[in-house]
Amino acid sequence: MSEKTTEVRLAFLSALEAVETAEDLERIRVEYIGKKGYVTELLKEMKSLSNEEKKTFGQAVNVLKNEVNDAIAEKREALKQKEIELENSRMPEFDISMPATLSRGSYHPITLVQRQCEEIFRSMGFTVEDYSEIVSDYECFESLNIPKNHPARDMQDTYYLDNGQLLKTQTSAAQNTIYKKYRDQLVNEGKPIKAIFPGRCFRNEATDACHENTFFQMEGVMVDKNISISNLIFFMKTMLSEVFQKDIKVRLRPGFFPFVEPGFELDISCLICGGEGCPSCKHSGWLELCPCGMIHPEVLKAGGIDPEEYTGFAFGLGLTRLAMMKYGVKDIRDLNSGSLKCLDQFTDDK
Ligand code: FA5
Repeated sequence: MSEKTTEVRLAFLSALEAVETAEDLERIRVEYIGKKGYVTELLKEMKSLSNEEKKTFGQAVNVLKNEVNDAIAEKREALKQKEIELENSRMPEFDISMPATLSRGSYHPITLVQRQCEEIFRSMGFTVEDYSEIVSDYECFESLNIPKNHPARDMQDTYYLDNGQLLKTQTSAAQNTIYKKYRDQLVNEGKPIKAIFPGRCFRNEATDACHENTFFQMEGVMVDKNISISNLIFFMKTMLSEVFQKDIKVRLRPGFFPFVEPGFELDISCLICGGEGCPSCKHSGWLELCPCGMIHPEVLKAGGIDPEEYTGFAFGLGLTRLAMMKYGVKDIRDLNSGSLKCLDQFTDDK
């Protein structure tokens, strides 16, 4: 019987030597140690042997089976290695010291206009604050004098998380935290609160040429003794003339926001159509850019500030719309499109 195992072993070794591919190897594996393979068949012959012969023959077949298994595993590894080498030899050689031919990219137009605004306000003594995109109902609405069921909430539907938090609809959501952060300095050291907080906002609403469901705003607040509407107008005018570096036609009209009293809408004459009317300005010739107003006493109170002693203004600049006007982007959706062809033309800083 030992001749039989030797015969199968020799046949296997020569078949293995001829193997060139993983498919060949699999075929040989099935042929020898598969259910009906040569090695498996040898075991079936044990029936006709004496007990003594069964023992030695069984051991010899098991040794052969292990040998076949190991040889197949080794061959599989060798084939894999060969494939990797072949793949590497096909790769074009490259020189890592060569300069990159791709462009280095560019800043997004909203980033550019945001940085410009930050610089302008910093130079006028404002701090620049960072704030979360996920906020509580209190931050986004209640602390801003918009209790539950207030109709003003209808204007700002948003995306809610299972835990009751929400994606902020307006940068005003940071106001309460900012007042609490700086009120001690205001009261004890007489330092006015002057802060801006740019950020991404979200609204569950249909998009068009001047509305996106994800857009940027930049909030600004100033609180001190004797702050009046003229302070507000001064800062708005300075910001716009610095951003556009030319005279821009603006109009101020009454606007309602529960967190300011009085409240205003600050519109600019559409720079896409020169005020003629186009889809970017909903054919009105004007673009709502920066609502603002005097901070409502209830909002100051919620921030721990005595409205009898202090007054302040707040504004909510539409940064995405500002970028549209500054760079002549006709459709706001282009700014979120991710299209480099569209976006990388606004900066020289590549
Ligand atoms: C507000 O969000 C108020 N929080 C602004 C404010 C702050 C008023 C402080 C008073 C005091 P409004 O919903 O109008 O207001 O949005 C402000 C600006 O954000 C708009 O003028 C516009 O420029 C921009 N904006 C609003 N919704 C969108 C939108 N869907 N897509 C692009 N820009 C938008």
